[in-house]
Amino acid sequence: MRLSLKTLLVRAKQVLERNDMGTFTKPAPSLYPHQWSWDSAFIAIGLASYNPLRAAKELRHLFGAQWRDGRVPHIVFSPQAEAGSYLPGPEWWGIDRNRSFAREATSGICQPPVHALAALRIWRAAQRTGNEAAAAAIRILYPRLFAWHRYLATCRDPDDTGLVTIYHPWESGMDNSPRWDTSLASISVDPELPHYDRPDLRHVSDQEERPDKADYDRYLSLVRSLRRAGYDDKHIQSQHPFQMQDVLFTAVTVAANGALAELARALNAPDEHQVALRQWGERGRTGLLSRWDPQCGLALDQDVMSNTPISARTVAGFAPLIATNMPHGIIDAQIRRLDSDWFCAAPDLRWPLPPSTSPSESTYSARRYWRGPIWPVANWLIWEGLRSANRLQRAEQIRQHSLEQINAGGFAEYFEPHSGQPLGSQQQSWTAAVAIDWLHAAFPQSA
Ligand code: 2M8
Repeated sequence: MRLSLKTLLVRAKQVLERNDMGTFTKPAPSLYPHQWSWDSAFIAIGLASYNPLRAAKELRHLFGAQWRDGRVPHIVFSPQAEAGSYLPGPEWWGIDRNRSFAREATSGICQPPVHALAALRIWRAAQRTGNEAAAAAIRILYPRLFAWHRYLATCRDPDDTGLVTIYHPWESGMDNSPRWDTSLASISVDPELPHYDRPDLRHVSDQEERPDKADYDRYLSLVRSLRRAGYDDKHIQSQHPFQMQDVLFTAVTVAANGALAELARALNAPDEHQVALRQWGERGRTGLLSRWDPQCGLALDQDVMSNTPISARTVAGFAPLIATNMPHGIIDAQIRRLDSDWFCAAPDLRWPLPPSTSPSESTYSARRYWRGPIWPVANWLIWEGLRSANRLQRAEQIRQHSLEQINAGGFAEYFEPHSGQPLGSQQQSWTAAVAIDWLHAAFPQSA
């Protein structure tokens, strides 16, 4: 039975409440028991519309674990989580606590910087409602956000290409995407990799929904390589086997630089901050243009190790649309590609929404994680891109179809594109959060 949109909104908020750990929100009840970086940013976007102070608290906890060099770790481990409930735990990362401001242990890699988009929404909500405490929290957070963006613009782009280099598929957020297949295949498994058990496989109904063992052997080997390099960017860049210029990470960074520049203006931040944020944004756009493939109508990642482009057709290819302020011709070409039979018009889709990997790819797998299923957060990024390019009608279709999918299948982590079956973890926080943001437009006054 379909819920009314008002009831769906109430249910979405209940998911966030259920996963609320007080100072942060778990991405899901059991599969992900700690704080994840970009999940928390999406969660804060959802919370901003009805509880900006709690939204600010979500970011405050994450940035409380920021490293001294500015990087924001992709996981802040929760002491409340059951030991061994997530792999790899802190013992795999072995981070020296002096590197970060955190009391908790952290991982040593990052995720796309959605945070400034969330901070700007919280700020606006605080201004609208006269919420002084939330506004003050954003004022305190701002220097941390700036340091995070500076880290990405410098340490992760040593040659000033405008593209962010990632060191692990987990940094992309699209862990087992076919984008990484060629590079991962060339990586040898660490011969000293200890035996490990996969708690994630206990939390999904079917192992086919998660990455396979060959992927995990390599993910963990890469963690050991980063640890050996002491998480030092220069050292990593001189010898670590996985280095990718990631177009989606770059696009989020460009959009986030724009949001942070707006926040910097509102907060009267130093002029040089505003200049730097604008420059980083422009450089990012130039970087994305250099990765534009007009034949495909998509932007392609670049493998730094082999100096070759990655041709896999995935939602990450919509990076120019997500980045904001790109040339009209490119936006038009992206929308044509979005609506082609590679994505939204692929045969037999339950809803015309973009599968994470194009069904026309030989690597497409309708049920496996980032290799085919539809992810509401990816739709949200595309929706935001369409809105900022003033393609409001197309944006509205994405919003409505995404809400129909969630209404039929619940707040799942991802969905099978043809049947609409909910997959992965159920009660996934970021799915609820983007649904709240989408629904809030219809019921702005509901608290
Ligand atoms: C997934 O990634 C984690 C590793 O970071 C995992 O599979 O264990 C990805 O979907 C990632 O994008 C997301 O942030 C995380 C938590 O939802 O889960």
